[in-house]
Amino acid sequence: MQALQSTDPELFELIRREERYQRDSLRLIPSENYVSQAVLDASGSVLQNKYSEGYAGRRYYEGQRYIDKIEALACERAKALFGAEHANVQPYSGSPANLAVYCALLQPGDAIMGMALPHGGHLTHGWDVSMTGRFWRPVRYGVTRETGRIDMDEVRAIALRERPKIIVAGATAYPRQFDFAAFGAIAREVGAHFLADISHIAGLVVAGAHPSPLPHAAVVMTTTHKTLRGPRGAMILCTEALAEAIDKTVFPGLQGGPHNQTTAAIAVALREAATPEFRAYGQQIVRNAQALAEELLARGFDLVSGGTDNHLILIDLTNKGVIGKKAAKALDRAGIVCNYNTVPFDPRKPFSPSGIRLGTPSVTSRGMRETEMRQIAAWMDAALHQVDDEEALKRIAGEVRAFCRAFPAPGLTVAEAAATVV
Ligand code: DSN
Repeated sequence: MQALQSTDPELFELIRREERYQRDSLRLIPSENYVSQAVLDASGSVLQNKYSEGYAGRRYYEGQRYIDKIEALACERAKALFGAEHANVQPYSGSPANLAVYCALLQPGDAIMGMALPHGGHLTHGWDVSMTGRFWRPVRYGVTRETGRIDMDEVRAIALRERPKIIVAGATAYPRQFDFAAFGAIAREVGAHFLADISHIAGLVVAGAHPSPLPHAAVVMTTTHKTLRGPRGAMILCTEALAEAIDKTVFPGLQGGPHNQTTAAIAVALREAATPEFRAYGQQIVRNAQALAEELLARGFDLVSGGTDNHLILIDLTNKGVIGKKAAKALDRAGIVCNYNTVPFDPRKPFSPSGIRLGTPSVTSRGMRETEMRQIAAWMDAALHQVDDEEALKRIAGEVRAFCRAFPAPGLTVAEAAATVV
């Protein structure tokens, strides 16, 4: 980044510090990852310079001879990888992609049935602070208090009563698998569209570590930067029957020109995801999450639903006597990055909830395995018993830093000699 260094040393230094921070900490936010250098190369390429409103072969701009090929490649790879009839890779991210699906398939005021945010759902699944909960009528399902899992009989009863026009299966904080076949059957029974939002688990689906929503869902949305390990973006996969409505809604309905550098980086990530190495990676993410969960359980942590089937763990810290926000901040000072999170039936407010959320995609990208997960649990346990002891947190951060050096992260180039932890 020599050009950046000479043009804008201040900004250069901030990026360098962020890079060192990503190198020297254990990143356990389940929606984050490390992309490959190849994905970074495509993201930072001259494709940034182009405007390309329209779709491959049908643009409103000349000069698209290479852009058309790049977008077609991304679409073909997406279709092949997920077994979809049609792919749109232009949505800027997950929230606009979900909005596009609703605008394409619903009328204003129709009902969207999604998982409640405090139970693990996403804002854009019809939560009331999101426009998706204002322009459409929200209908919610959640998990049961006893099991922390979705009860499909309850989902069916709600759907029969409320008659939603779309049912969304997907989450940001649900540690168990979705029964996509059952969601599909319920949607068919009540005459609703079925949208599977697999943003968190797309990489697991590709790796065969989570069942695929295809062919149960006519529309599948995923962001591309979580377990799929691509750039920040999104795509919508759907049947041929819905393709025209989806495409027209993304452009010109909601967006202008696609971000071609992101499209290219998505294509690269999809190529990487089609390899046996990625399959092994996806399987290891789940094994790592389960090893981390087992060790945390052994240390007396209360895990929502008692464990995990995927990449994610949700801890209710009530029995540890520390609130989620304080815990997440202390862990960050100890070199372990996670986020505070509501737990189902949380008596506390979302900005200071009872839990924290962890995930294993990033640490698995560094080559860490089950043994390392047990060590991470030990550091977490130690840090959470000493949230006010700055010396103890600093000591753990030093150990974490030394440990991380043995597991180089993809895409990070910062020189070892320049190591200064911030
Ligand atoms: N905010 C993302 C997450 O962290 O899960 C989902 O959009």
